[in-house]
Amino acid sequence: MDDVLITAIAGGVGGARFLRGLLAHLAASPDPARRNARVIAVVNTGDDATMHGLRITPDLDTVMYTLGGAVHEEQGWGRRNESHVVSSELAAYGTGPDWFTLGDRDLGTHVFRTQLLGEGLPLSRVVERLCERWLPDPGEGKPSVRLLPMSDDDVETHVHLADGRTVHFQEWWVRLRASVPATGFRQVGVDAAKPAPGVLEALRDADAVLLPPSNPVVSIGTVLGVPGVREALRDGGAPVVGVSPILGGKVVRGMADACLSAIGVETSALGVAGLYADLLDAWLVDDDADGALHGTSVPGAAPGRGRVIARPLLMSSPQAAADLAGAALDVALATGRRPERSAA
Ligand code: FO1
Repeated sequence: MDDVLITAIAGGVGGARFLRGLLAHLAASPDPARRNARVIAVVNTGDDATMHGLRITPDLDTVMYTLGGAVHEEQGWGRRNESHVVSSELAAYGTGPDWFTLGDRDLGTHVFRTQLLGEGLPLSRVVERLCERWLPDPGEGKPSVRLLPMSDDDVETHVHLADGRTVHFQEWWVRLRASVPATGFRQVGVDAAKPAPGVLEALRDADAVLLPPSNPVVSIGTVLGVPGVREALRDGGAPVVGVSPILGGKVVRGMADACLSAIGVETSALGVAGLYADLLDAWLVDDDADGALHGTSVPGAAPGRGRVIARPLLMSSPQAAADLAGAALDVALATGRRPERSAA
């Protein structure tokens, strides 16, 4: 078999840990086609924000730091061994926001990113430049990974709140900790956004497209909202396998439940699967918490597609994450590519 191309759509922490597991699985595989695999992660940029004049891309950075071995492991985002001299100086000047922690090492990334954007580089080129440090080409016989922002165009998720306000996603997520119920989300700029160079090809040409257990509304949902992305998955030839972020009706991490209630979707493995019903060849649910669903189909999926498969989903250790990613990949590769639907 030729070397495998795997494309994943990722948000922040859940996507990053799944991808780290995927790379560990591939690196340890006895199959040379997997050991030489190319992984492309198409990453959500709807969480991006400008603070202190700096452009900040939390999900891209979370994935980059996690795969580069630099992430603050307990926190899940930001750098380990971090210090906060600059933010305390900013606080002394009374300039905010004081609810969003920016460490000194992390600020270095934001300064360099903002500099390159100011020089006119599109975000995708900037990400490539940043990743030269964290994700260098591993060479023959090892899996490689490339990060692509979903778009070079700015997209920002805004949250409509039950009290009538509309705030940036980070303000709702970090400052308010989703304590004020949301009534809806608006991805400002998404309708006019173009997929970044390479995104549609990565989705169409993949041997496997994986949807990690990222937030289905504000992470994967935002990427799918970029014009052309959903269509590339629905009509292209790549098998699509998703992993439920909900186990036994509960979120494992983050506040996806608050996002799901805002859009009127039940917090359950099948509730989330319904958001991808037109795309999924298979949907992994937790064998312990949702094992009874094994062998059923995702409601709304086309006949013969959307098979529900139970596997251990908890990424409680790096090995568990590698096993989960390997299981999702096994299902996708066993499904194989399907005939592409020609554009009407
Ligand atoms: N998350 C927090 O809960 N508190 C923070 O102060 C915070 C700062 C931060 C800085 C840089 C960065 O890349 C991420 C940061 N995050 C923080 C995480 C992040 O904002 C969210 O978890 C994601 O946007 C949701 O995927």
